[in-house]
Amino acid sequence: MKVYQGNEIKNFALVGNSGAGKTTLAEAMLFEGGVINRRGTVDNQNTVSDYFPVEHEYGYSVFSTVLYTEWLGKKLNFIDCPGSDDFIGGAVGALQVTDTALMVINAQSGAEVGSENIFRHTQEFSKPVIFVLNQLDHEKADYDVSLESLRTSFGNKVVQIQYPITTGSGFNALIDVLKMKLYKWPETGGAPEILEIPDNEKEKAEELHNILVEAAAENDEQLLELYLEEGSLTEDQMREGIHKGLIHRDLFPVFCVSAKKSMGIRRLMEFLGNVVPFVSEMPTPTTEDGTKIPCETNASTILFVFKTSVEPHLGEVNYFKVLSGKIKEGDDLYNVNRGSKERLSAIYCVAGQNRTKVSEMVAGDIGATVKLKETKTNHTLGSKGFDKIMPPLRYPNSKYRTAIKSVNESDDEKLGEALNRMHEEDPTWIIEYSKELKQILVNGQGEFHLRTLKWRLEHNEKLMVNFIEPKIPYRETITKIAHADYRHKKQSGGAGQFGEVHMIIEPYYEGMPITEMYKFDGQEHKISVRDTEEFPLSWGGKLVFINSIVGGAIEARFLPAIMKGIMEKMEEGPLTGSYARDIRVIVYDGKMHPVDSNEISFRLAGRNAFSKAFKEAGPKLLEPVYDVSVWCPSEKMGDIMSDLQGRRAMIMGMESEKGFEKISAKVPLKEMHGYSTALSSISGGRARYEMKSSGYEKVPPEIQDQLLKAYEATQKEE
Ligand SMILES: Nc1nc2c(ncn2[C@@H]2O[C@H](COP(=O)(O)OP(=O)(O)O)[C@@H](O)[C@H]2O)c(=O)[nH]1
Ligand SMILES: [Mg+2]
Repeated sequence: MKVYQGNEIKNFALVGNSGAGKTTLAEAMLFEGGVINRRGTVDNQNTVSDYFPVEHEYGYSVFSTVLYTEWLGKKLNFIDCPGSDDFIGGAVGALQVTDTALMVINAQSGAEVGSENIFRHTQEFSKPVIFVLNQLDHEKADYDVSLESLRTSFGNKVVQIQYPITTGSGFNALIDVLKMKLYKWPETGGAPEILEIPDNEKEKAEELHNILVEAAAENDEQLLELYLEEGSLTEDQMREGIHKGLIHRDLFPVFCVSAKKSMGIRRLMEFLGNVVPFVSEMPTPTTEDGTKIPCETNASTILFVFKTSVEPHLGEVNYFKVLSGKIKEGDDLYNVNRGSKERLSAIYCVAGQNRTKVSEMVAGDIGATVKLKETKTNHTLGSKGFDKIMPPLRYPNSKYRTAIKSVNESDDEKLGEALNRMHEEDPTWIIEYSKELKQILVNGQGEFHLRTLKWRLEHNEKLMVNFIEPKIPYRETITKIAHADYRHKKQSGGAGQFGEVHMIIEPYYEGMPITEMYKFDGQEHKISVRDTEEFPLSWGGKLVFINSIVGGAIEARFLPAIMKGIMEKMEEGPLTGSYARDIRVIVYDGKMHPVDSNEISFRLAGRNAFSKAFKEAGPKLLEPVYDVSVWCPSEKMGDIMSDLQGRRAMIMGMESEKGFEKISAKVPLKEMHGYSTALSSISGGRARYEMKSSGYEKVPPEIQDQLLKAYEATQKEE
């Protein structure tokens, strides 16, 4: 294989909704480019892109796959991304290491909620977008409706380059209004016949051609002048205008294909090779300290590793982009993140599971290597002396979390290590050891994303694990004033224990004034504050401790012990063992014993008095509540709403956004468990959601009862 130079390489992220046909399109491009000599299909589980057993098991792409094809002297690199929102991290990562997004749209459905979402990410990273309307051979394909949906979703910068003469099983030709030719395929697809536009299509073709000329001219003043003078542009001038429009996101061209029948593929690749920007024309990446790294072959070598994976029959593979300089087989490089040496024993051009060894690779290209010692996703490799780090890839926040447990407790340590390795492999698997919940939590983009983690643990690490529902970080608080006395007394042989504490507890809020008199048990209790201490709690809220002991009923030296006892109960609330918050405690009386009083006695007295008072003080459980937004097609809205209501959601609003509905709601975290799967099944994968913490709210009484009973049962067991 030849060594491609910087002006012969282009990089694409292949994105779009699940089922649009990205993997099939990739297969067709590789086949037409001669990189593979047999075309596999997703249904036969033999594409080069979906080659992990887990992908065959699920029937769709789970990992982003690096591929390339060669066409008319250019090397086109692709990253075929999983389409479902569950694996959005893969697509978002791919957008950051490629230069142009090729967004595949299923012509049966047009723009979908998932396409909208990816489009927002292309915006975030300022990437050019090309739409590929696929499946035009399908009986249900509707070109006009699909095109209209693209305009509704993405605006009037969406411009047709081609249109089909007919769709459905008769699809075999399209008119290209840039070339002003008719492209026609035999039943087997592949190489088209290029013909003159028939008379009955001329008028429509001219009209669309003029729209395209105008759209192309608008991106450059000189072109615009030329256009105004001449009334038209040459094909080269149009290409130049479209090229500029792409870079500035002023123009989003639409192509037409049938990936399955390999129609429109060669023309699409020709356009990709000729018109889309080179790496060097896109914004220059910068290191963490802001140093620009221009894409130049005659500069020092810098590689960015964007993916590490453990592959069937191969072990650990690192995928990288050459940001600058060039690499040769056997080069010694320096891992800046780890401060260690690495040797490139081999360099590969990758087409999914097919790999071709190359001797050299230059700036702008994407490749893979094996047998690195310490290098993982997000690491920077440079030639000796290079000491700057590229910023890590940015990913959307995780949306799904679950607790994980090894089936055999003896595997716990191994599990911890394996999980850390998994995170290095895929940084969107986020591992958390929760001291509060006493659980290991794994966060991911969706349920399937996490099931894939489980699959990897079981198949690659031979660790059997279970996912269990994560505990909810409830909080406990009180709603009214209460008081309690508690005497701790123990006389068993030697030294005894004695401590007695009287306390008042009440709900605390910021700026709460001091109450001077409390009345209970038919008595007035006057408060004279000797000391106030405020404790901000690491889990939110406060504990305020007021010492109002008169006449030395308890010596000051025992106060820290009382405080400690109270804090123990704050950390393990009396209702369910959850953290307590927002409480003011007034210790106003008590008793000591000259010999038997000691710290432990007062700690226990403080703790038990607090626990007793707490139960009398209208105790309440608080639960975390999230702001949830759901985007869906309008026909799914009713079902989604009624599902949300079943989750104790409070609907905050509904609005239409670019042809879709957006529902906003507040939903308790407990009820969001498994939501990504439920939403996907209600909507047939055509909705997506986001959630972020909105604070704590009171748990409804019947649910509080259930939780209390469940906690009591566990306490009895112990
Ligand atoms: N009729 C038709 N079906 C297609 C076409 N492209 C893909 N498909 C089918 O659509 C399904 C999803 O394709 P796949 O490539 O896995 O989509 P991806 O999720 O975007 O990668 C598969 O059953 C394909 O056979 C096409 O051009 N025409
Ligand atoms: Mg796929």
